[in-house]
Amino acid sequence: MGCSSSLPDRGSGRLAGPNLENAGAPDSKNLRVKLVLLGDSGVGKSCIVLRFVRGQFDPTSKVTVGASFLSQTIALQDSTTVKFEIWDTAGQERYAALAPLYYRGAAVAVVVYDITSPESFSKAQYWVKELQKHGSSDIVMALVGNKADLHEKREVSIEDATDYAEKNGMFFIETSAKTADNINQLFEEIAKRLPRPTAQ
Ligand SMILES: Nc1nc2c(ncn2[C@@H]2O[C@H](COP(=O)(O)OP(=O)(O)O)[C@@H](O)[C@H]2O)c(=O)[nH]1
Ligand SMILES: [Mg+2]
Repeated sequence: MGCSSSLPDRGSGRLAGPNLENAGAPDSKNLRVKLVLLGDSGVGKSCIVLRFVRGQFDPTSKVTVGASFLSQTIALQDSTTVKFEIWDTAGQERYAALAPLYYRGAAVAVVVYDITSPESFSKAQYWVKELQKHGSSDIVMALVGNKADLHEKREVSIEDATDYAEKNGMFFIETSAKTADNINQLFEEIAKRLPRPTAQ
């Protein structure tokens, strides 16, 4: 069961919102970045993508095959636009050997765990180490504690996650794909942290 972001118009970026499809060719004001999501199966990676790109939360299960690709553009206050090319796996996260193919060339890695699952927090730490060893040297990494709406069942504290993120130079945020809490903020904070190409 879970969200599927493998939908027919994937990658088209022609979804609601005033800031889409105005990015044009990438330059210092219009960035285009590859973003990958990593983390245990079931932590809500696909739901986060679906919530961000479509504003939906669809808990009904859909069988997906292969990685799906969606894009979404956001505008920052300084009039920069960032087009995220978002790669979501369809369960390949179970096969660690395939991961390098998936995160190769990624400018951003969003490492997700479920705040009710300490195992998923351990797995997130595994992915962070993997990215530190094999990812791009200037990759922007975010640590995301998802399912924040299930705070009554919380088993990973904000303190532990904040500590870990600080030690590893990551940005940390808790989200809920279900309620939409902090989903847009997650991507805005990532956008602000991207290295900017120097203007010509
Ligand atoms: N309560 C709650 N459930 C969520 C949230 N995000 C995802 N889920 C549920 O978690 C399950 C797995 O989600 P999915 O996005 O498929 O996880 P993935 O395997 O990491 O892509 C689904 O049953 C979702 O409905 C959330 O923020 N809150
Ligand atoms: Mg998924």
